[in-house]
Amino acid sequence: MAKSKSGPGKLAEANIGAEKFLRGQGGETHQIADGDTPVLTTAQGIPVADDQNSLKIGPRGPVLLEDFHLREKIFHFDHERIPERVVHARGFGAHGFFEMTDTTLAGLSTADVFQRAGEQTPAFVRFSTVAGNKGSPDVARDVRGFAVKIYTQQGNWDIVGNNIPVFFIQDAIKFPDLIHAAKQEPDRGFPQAQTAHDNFWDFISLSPEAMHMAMWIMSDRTLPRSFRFMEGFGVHTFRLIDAAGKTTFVKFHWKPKLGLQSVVWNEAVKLNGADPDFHRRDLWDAIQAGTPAEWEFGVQLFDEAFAESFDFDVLDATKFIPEELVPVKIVGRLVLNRVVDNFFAETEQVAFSTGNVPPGVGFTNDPLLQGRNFSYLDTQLKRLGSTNFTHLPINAPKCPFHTFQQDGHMAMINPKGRANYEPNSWGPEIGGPRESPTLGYKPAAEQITGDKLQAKGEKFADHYSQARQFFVSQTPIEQTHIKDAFVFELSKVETPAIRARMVSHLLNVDKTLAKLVADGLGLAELPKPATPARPVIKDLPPSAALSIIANGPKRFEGRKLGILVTDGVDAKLLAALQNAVEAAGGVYELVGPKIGGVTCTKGMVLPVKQKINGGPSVLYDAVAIIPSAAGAALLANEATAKDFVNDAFAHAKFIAYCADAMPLFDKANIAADMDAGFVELTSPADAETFIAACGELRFWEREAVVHAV
Ligand code: HDD
Repeated sequence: MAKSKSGPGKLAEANIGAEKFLRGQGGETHQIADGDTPVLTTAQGIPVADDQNSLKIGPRGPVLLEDFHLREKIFHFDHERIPERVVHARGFGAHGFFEMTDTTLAGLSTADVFQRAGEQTPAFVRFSTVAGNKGSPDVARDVRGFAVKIYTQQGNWDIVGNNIPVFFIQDAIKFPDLIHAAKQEPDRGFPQAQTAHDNFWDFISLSPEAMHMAMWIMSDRTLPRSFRFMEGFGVHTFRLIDAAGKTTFVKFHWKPKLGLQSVVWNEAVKLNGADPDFHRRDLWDAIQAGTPAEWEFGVQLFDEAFAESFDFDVLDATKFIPEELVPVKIVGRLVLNRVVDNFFAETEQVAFSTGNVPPGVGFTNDPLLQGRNFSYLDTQLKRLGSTNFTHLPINAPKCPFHTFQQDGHMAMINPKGRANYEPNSWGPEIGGPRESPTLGYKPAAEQITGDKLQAKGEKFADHYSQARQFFVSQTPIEQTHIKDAFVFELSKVETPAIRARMVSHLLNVDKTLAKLVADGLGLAELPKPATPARPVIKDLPPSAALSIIANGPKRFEGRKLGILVTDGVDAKLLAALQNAVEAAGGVYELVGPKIGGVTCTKGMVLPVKQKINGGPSVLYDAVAIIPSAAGAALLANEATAKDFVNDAFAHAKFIAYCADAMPLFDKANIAADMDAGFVELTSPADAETFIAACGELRFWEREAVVHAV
């Protein structure tokens, strides 16, 4: 029996290291080994002789209660689940670091993390959908959570944001109603992970403050291609606080290095069937392949004078500040380069709170933010079961910390010595920590007087102006997607009055949009516009930063090519495609008739990643279809191969093909010379031309051809 010791004081990391299977009392780790193989034990450390059979009287006799291993094993299994998050239940996390690339913020905030450029501070990010339950698909139409925990030297700083800079509601008191309405309806328990149902649109149509967010959620922002291709926002206005106590207002931004990208709706619907884990797999694969995901960290900084002059209230989370008005200054970066060791320990148990801010960062009186600061701590107790959830390694600060908190369920960090209160007179050695007026957290000083009442700031009442500004900032393709999304969602609403009520709001946003949605719904007559509480500002200038398509990265980096191959595939052509996609920073997967692989013209067997019925074209950003003539004849009779071509076409993807692919195209009813989104590979040299074209990501002109209603 081998025994190893990690020594005392290592308890905090004891349950994250996969190689440390057992923990003994006092923080020691023991490994009982039979040769090189560790011996299975109970949680009490008793070695197990038989893990296949419970203890019985005779081989066919009754099971004995005496079997402590059986009892403990089933007991533990029965309690494996903890309550899932009420919102943002489905999530995926990764580790990395946060780094300032610039010291602009050093003069504006005392936060230690802002003081030095080039220093890496550990970070953990959890992405999520909002409405879906834990087992729901990744590519649901939904807002994405973008929660960042930065383990600074002054404690944990959580920026608990979304991939959309505005929110549905203005006051936290409405949050339970919003979420109840969005999630499955209480009587039937469905639909899950979708807002296309009566309760949701009933609530939204009765909440004009949600109109701006309604435009964002019906846009492609809620169908991100992956976490790596979406922005993140702190949403609220926060404060930076300098050494003299002076504050600067700030909005936090994350901008993806690989640019923004979304999928189209029909693709999302099919993706959720083909790979319900599409987003998490993408991030996992990218990090495991050694290509970290990266975002720029940007800030919009402004003062009281700007806040006063702005058309909207900076305390209203349903409004954003256009980048054209207050530019986003890039001051840092966030890199995710390490997957979790254990999903439950890290991604499931990570606990964020807007209330976690280091000295130098402060709150504003945004009523949504104030309510959030209360809600998160409360939620952690419910989910993690103990006030000691900060003892879990994923939640524990990585800087020294000293509190007089003690006891409670599962207390793992237990102070030694006599002093568990202060002030005390035990002296510095055993008296424990002391408050520090110089180093400690100080909120921004703010004088507040007023009547006690339930009300909102006057400018909160403008509900349509920025909704309109968002819409007019979109390209025509994106405007059509918004229209189509409204028509789709409201067509799932069974109550005609709710559909009409939504159109009455859209009339205040954009008349053409409202009319097109009404037409798409087959509304017999246009309703009267809803009465706005404040006049709609119709001439807010379009903001170029709001369009995904207009800000495309124009490169294929980080994207994936699906290559459909068969026996007899041209080895040179395939190699040229592989080289071109890799040179562009992309990746590829081979899709073929059998998982065992295909034999190429050089006689080698090439493994394929997907069998054709498990590798539909929705999994890829672009496709190349290069079967041999015999292979194409075979695929022409395979429905999933025809779908591969048809879907790539319908989803406006760039399609490369060789002449031998024609029988498959013919059977799929696709003419390869239909538009400039097709690239024929007549020789290996054409591969580069094709991958260069793929930099546009989609051949959007085709959309008008594939949608008649
Ligand atoms: Fe929230 C989770 C983001 C409003 C109450 N929220 C949660 C998560 C994100 C957000 C990203 C998941 C964190 C994780 O990955 O563990 N929430 C937002 C944003 C909001 C917002 C951007 C508006 C600007 N949230 C909001 C309000 C309340 C909550 C107004 C309640 C008053 N949110 C919660 C929660 C959750 C949560 C119930 C569920 C699980 C958790 O906190 O840890 O407390």
